Amino acid sequence: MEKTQTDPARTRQRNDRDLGSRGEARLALSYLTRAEFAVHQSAYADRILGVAAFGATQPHIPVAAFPYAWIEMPALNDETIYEVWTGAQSVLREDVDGLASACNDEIMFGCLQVDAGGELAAASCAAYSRIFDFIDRRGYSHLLRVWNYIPRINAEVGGLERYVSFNIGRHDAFAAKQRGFGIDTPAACALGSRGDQLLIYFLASRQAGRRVENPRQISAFHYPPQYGPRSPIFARAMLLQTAGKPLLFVSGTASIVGHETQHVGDTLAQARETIANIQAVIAQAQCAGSGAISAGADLMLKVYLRQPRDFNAVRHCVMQAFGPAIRAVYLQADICRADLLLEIEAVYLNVAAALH
Ligand code: 3EB
Repeated sequence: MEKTQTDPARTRQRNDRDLGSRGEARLALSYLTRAEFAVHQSAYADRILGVAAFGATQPHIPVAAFPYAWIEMPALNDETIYEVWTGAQSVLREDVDGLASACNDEIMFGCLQVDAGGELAAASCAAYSRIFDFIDRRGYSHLLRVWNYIPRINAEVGGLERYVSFNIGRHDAFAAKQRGFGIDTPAACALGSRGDQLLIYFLASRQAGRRVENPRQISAFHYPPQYGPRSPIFARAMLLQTAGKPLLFVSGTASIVGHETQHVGDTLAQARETIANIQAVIAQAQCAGSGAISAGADLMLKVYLRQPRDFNAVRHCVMQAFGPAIRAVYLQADICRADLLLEIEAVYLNVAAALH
């Protein structure tokens, strides 16, 4: 069944090249338009770890062997946004029963889709169990960052919101492997998508990352039971020390202080609270005391808005906080709590990490 598409010996012979501007030595993230993606694809074909395309209509599927997912989710500042993860070396690709993956010496990107029309707890448990088996067998056993896209995330089925059912299945899969609950807990996000497939993509690594929590928020795996019988399993951020510069994956972040939603009904106040949370998480990962982030060039944001009409106001707020040059993409998505109007995730490159 398992088929390798690239010969590892040949892969290793290739020399690393500098990725250029936004490059980080081992892993680079780009948010690209379709035209930019076409250029990137021809320049870095054998180094692309994975691509997630966000748009309301199915984009042109590139002729490529890399793991590729279309997330049915309207993009607000372009027709389609291509989120591209590129490594410094040629990658080794593998596709096993719909779990597509690519890896280099350090990092694995993977994605899979499972039917989510029926029992979502069972679907999420099965999906996570497959991911754990897959990364463990290949030695990339540390889950760093997971993106969860869930159809009808706020819909109620049998008295349970589907996000709550998703959490039950995810929790069960982590528990079965003695993972999570603060140990080896990945950064994550969970958003509503259209269509009917649960879509998960992830980054995993050979070396453990370092978990970072937010002093303004209760850790999600300690949320009280009012949010569901099983807590969400994710860390507020995950720091990866690579041979190059460090990378901080900041989880989807919302207007939550402690465990409670703040500013119900007020998008701009939620945006400000969310930004304060992101800054607190980054400060936590940095040298004690260096809380302010002005280096917009090192921060990349993905902003999810429940209501498209909030786009301009939130964009203005984000530019005020991080500077007009901030790189941010905007998507329209349902957020996992019905009272949340937005969520923002971030990747912070070159964070001056001071975690011992
Ligand atoms: C929160 O802080 C908002 O279930 O994986 C953010 C990031 C949220 C990840 C997840 C949920 C998740 O609880 C929601």
